[in-house]
Amino acid sequence: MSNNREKVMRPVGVALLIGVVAGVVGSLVLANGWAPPPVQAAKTTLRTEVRPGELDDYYGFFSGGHSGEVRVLGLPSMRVFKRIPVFNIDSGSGWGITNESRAMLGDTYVGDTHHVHGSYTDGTYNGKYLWVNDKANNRVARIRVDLLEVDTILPIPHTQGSHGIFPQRAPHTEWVILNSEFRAPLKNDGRGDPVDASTYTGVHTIIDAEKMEIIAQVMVPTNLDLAATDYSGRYSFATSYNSEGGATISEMLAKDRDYLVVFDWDRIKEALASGKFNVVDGIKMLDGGLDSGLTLYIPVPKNPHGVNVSPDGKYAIASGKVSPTASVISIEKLADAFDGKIEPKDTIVAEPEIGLGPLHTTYDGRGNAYTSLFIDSQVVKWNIQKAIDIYGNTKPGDTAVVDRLDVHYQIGHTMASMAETKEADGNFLVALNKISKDRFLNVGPIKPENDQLVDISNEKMVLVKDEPAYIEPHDCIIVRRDIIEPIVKHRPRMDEHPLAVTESGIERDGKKVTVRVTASAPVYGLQRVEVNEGDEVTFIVTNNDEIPDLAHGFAISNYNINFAVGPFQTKSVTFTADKPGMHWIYCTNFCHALHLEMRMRLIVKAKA
Ligand code: K7E
Ligand code: CUA
Ligand code: CA
Repeated sequence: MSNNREKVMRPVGVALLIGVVAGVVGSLVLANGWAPPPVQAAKTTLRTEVRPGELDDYYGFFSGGHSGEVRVLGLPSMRVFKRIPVFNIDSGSGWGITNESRAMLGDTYVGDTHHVHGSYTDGTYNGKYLWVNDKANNRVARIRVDLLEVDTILPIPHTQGSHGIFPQRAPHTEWVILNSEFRAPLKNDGRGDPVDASTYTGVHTIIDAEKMEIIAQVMVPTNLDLAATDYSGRYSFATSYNSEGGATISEMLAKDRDYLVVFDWDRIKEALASGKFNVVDGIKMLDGGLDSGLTLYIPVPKNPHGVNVSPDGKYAIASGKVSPTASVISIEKLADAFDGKIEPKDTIVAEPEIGLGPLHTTYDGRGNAYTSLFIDSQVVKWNIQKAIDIYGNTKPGDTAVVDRLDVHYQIGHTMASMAETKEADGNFLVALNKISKDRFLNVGPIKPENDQLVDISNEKMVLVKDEPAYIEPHDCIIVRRDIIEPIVKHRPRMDEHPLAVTESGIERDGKKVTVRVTASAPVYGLQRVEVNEGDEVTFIVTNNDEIPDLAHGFAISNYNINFAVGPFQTKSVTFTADKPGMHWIYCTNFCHALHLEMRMRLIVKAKA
């Protein structure tokens, strides 16, 4: 099996790297005539099947990549339960169509979600919020776990390529930090010399987790890719692959080493308290340069990618990407490095060789790290203490590597259950593979990714199942069901929405018409609404059905309006009645034996 794969994938990976170096991106050519390997017989001691009537053991929160959404899965079944629209328009729920969602989205309705992380208390999830980045349009969205819906979208000025995001882990989440992967002009107004990349800046944004406001931005000369926070509430980390400050791919690959940048929150708080900042566009901007004292620039091999902190809180591990290594940084040593007692590089306590194309690392809570290898298409399991023990004194045959698992193919992130908490349980791991080649029925040019479930509860990793994933999840977190399940409600309080409708009716104020409608199976609170062509019409719809799981829809024929309203929820929409005629408004969500009769007429009288 691995022989077969090696022939195909090794050369592809190496070709890709060479292609990248040569500036020929996208030379990912897969050989023809290749036969899929036999399915590995799963020998697993965990429950991996969820039969009808049974519930999953974990919630999985997956980013949706450039679909702009977030998905909720169950593990181990890997079933997708819900797609939470975030930065996209969603015809199913009406996200991007209703006034409530448009107040957050505006007219910007594409996004690129890479990383979902939850709110913490004392190093583990508290089930209150999730945050997700929008790399495309530089926003951060917060999702309420009790409804699993977005409640705030915050635009992040001064940044491009808003990428790595991570909440504070202890004592609880007050800050959320966000990295700008692309250096860009701070005042990006097209004035001055926007071509001169030496004027660009990288930004580490600090967000108030509750208020969803920007507390400050730390400016750095380099770019900032992935993000992590420590388990004490003192540090955040960012990998930087463009310490060169380059604007082209060859410039970004010029140096042999780049950085893991560490931000010292104690020093940042001090600088904020003592007024050591400039205010730009109303935002406190701190200097985080090499001599600022707020930051530490640890040299790590060329163009690193992920950074992940081990669940014991001891190590931040940067994955090498271009280098076949991972760099293990001792968090304990950081204070001395900040105080100048040791060199930044002396915080590195191991740099094991693990394979080609290391991207992201996850943990089992038993001292092992699992790193995704993009080029090798593998997950490699390695022992952190062993890597430290042999560092600088590696004898022939010494290796920290414990096991390797072939995955299908070109793995990006990998994440183990509860691995981003101090309660990492070492049960399951998900490999989020970019390419599903030959694992699923062919569906045309754009194929699903392949999210593979792996049992890591024993010494050897066991592949349990393949799950096709629609465009294009990057990352996920896997959270024990007992943390999330008690939080998620069947419905909000009805009065949570200030416009909740208790009595249906029509109100006119000049050309503005407000229509309040209740929805209760199988009737709307009104049967007919008459307006004049050119009126600005607002419909406010409240679902006042007491029954959990009974959503109603609200589609206005020919008006490009369609949304769903869950129990006790209220949604509204405003539009100009520019199409005269009779237009049926109907319920789109099958709610009752008389669902088809659940409709009302919108009469738009012609001007003349
Ligand atoms: Cu590696 Cu955006 Cu997390 Cu993609 S990033 S894989
Ligand atoms: Cu209400 Cu169908
Ligand atoms: Ca570089």
